[in-house]
Amino acid sequence: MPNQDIVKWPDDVAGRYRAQGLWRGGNLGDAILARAADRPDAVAVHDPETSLTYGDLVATADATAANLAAADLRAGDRVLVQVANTWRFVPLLLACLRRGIVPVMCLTGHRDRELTHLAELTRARAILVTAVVRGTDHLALARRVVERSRLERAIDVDTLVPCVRSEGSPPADMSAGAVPGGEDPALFLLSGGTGGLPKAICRTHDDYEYNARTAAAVCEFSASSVYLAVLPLGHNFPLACPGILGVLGTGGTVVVSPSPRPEVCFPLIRRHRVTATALVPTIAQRWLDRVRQDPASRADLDSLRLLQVGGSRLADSVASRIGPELGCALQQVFGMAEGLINMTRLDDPYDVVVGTQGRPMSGHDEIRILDEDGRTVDDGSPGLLVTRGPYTPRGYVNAATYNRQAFTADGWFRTGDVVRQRPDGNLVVEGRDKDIINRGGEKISAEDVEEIAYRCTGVLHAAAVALPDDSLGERVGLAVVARPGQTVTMDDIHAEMRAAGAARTKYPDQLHVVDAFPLTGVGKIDKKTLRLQLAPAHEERT
Ligand code: J2J
Repeated sequence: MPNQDIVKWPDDVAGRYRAQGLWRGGNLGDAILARAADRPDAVAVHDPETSLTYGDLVATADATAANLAAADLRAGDRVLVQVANTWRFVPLLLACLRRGIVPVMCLTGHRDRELTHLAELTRARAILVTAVVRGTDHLALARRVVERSRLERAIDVDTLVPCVRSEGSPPADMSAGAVPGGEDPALFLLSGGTGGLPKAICRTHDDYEYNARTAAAVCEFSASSVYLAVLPLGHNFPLACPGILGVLGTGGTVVVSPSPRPEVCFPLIRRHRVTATALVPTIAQRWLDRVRQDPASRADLDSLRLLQVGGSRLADSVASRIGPELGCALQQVFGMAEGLINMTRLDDPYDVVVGTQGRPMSGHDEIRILDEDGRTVDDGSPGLLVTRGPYTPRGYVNAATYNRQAFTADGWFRTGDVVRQRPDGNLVVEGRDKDIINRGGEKISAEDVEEIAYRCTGVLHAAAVALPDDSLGERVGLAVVARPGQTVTMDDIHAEMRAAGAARTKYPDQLHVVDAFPLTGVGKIDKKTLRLQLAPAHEERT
């Protein structure tokens, strides 16, 4: 039986979401095809090299679908997708959605270790890559992974996705054959959560369509919206919050930026009259710095109305600079690939936009804030956020054991985030109770860093912790206790990281060799105290 590794919503809950009209039973690509039928000549996608009308997008997706079929990829197959931020991502996604081929959204930073793991975890058949990204030969990497895993082939997306012009003719028919939809898997997102290597989250056509549509409504997207996709395109934020799917679903235009640097993004914003974009705080800070250094560059941002910022905690002091210095409205977004998206609203008062991470985007989201014994905390007190809802799946893919920890018996997802709720309903993220490092918005599992560190012969004990970093928010700190008579250096650790084929972001930024670790009452490493010992000058936040 295919898809046995996926946890579905209980039948009664799914029935309710359908009856309420939240889940519509269609294909996630339907809205894009409908917009293409209405206005085939409107521009759907720009990147620095190419522009596609809606007609071109559909024609290109059609040709891509034919190439996928020629590569023997069929409905229900899963494929790892590791592509750069270029226009090709968009028709590739549409082709996969229409054909029921399920893309697993890998990051370009992933290397042998992560990709091999994801291939096995998701039982993928192929890996689709941009051949070279920032000097790394991804085709060679993909071929290596094919040799060492169940993957059957590596495919270069430059040949898979040809640019096809529709030349004014009605878009080719992407509806031919059996089109999947409803509760069928649409795509797999990755969680950077706890517990070692990444986990996969299955998002269905129904739930993800609801996600994109709801986010687009909250952000008031329309056919005149122009969205700049800056963050890696396979991440939930630029993909569907509202992102690419939200803006194309409303007939607007997506502009794909190959880089988050202001030198690249500002001219794109000016050229295409971009109205909205989404950034992590680190990048927002870089854009602010750019405007401070070169005040004339602010004119590039004239058309920008909305700047969404999320992925890690935005300091209030930075939040308050965005409106006055960049000349656009700020929206804070506290979201997760597992589902729940919180947003401040466009008409919220200043103190909400600057001082909170917003509230659930849907009235159908359920949230609770619990103490360590699972009881609801007093109003306004910080606690652990749990959630359920029409776009928050009930389990990770192929992770039955882990799911028992990550979800309560009645289906609430334990986010691991510590929040408090203000009387106006908005959430403030106070910290977290999960063993990750949030490095500039990229989540790194401490456990995975430790596992590799333990392979170093000189390491007796290892603990990875988040240390404060002025530009990234957090960086990867590694504390080790050396074996008697042995030394451990950063070079030793990095050599182990390389040998393990780990993503570069996991390499510790800072190494501390200590005599012993502080322990909790039950004898576990006390990471809270350890962090304070390693970074005593900084105030503890998480
Ligand atoms: C503090 N922590 C935050 C915020 C996420 C939109 C925006 C972000 C993500 C995302 C996303 C935070 N303040 N504003 O998918 O669609 C931390 C929390 C959360 C975890 C999820 C989207 N916004 N976080 O960041 O799956 O710890 O999704 O649980 O990558 O990031 O990470 P991720």
